[in-house]
Amino acid sequence: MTHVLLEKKEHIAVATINRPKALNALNSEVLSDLNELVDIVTADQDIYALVITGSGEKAFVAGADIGEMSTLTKEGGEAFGKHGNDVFRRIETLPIPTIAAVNGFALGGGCELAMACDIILAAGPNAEGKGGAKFGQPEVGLGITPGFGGTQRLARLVSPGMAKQLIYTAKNIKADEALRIGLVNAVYPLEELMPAAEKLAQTIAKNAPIAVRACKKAINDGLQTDMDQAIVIEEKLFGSCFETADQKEGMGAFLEKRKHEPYQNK
Ligand code: DAK
Repeated sequence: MTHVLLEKKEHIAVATINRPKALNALNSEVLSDLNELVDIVTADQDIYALVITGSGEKAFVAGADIGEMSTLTKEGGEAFGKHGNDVFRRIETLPIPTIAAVNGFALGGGCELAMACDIILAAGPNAEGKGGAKFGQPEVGLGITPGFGGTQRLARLVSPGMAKQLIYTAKNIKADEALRIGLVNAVYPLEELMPAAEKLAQTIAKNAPIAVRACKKAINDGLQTDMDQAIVIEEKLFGSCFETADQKEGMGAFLEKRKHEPYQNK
């Protein structure tokens, strides 16, 4: 991968989008790297949670690459949109939990990438009120629609009215406003953002990995259907946990009044 750095720490992985000269903007190469990241993380059974962030202090991802998009034809635009959408959908449906640690601008495709993750943590401005995460879908100001799922995921994450306001106005919001509308889970000073994201990932990674993955699948799949079917999805995933060694150890440890052994992902 040329533009994505990957670091493994115990059972978590930290991926850093690293194209700082263009504020980590998503060109075709970065999208291909993200696709490769999904392949690597999916193949490595030892990774229980993934954190995605941007390099530098200024940007998480400042959007899809405007230079690359500027000359696209209708067909080229559809192909570029499909490339991004396919990658983001693969990130969204990664079996393991994902955390976006948004360190700066998350505009357009950057906001969409963060929303493809399960949890978004954001950096607040510094003591002078500068920097920090900024979220927005500026596309209509460029003559296009959001193209990597923004119209769909934002409307599901915050209220449809708030999503429409953000998308129609193309205005950015800061971390505190993103927190208020429920787009992000928590806000930290920039220097505390990555430690907090990694701590959260490690906390998740200490729980039974198969059960955590089943929870993610139950929530994601259940949200796409009605409650009667959603409950059946939960029942099946709940049942599947009873075939795991980690369930035996977790419940056995409770009944024997001892701390469970580290979970084995089995
Ligand atoms: N693409 C390419 N380069 C970018 C970029 C971007 N999105 N954002 C920043 N850069 C580059 C700048 O061109 C500049 O490069 P040099 O001039 O130094 O070579 C460098 O990064 C530093 O940027 P600035 O000099 O502009 O830095 P400032 O601090 O002054 O401003 C900024 C920071 C984030 C406010 C500003 O860079 C900015 O407004 N950037 C553009 C943000 C934006 O509009 N992003 C949304 C892109 S649209 C679709 C598929 C996909 C999409 C839509 C449809 N379909 C197929 C339907 C997705 C759309 C988007 O994401």
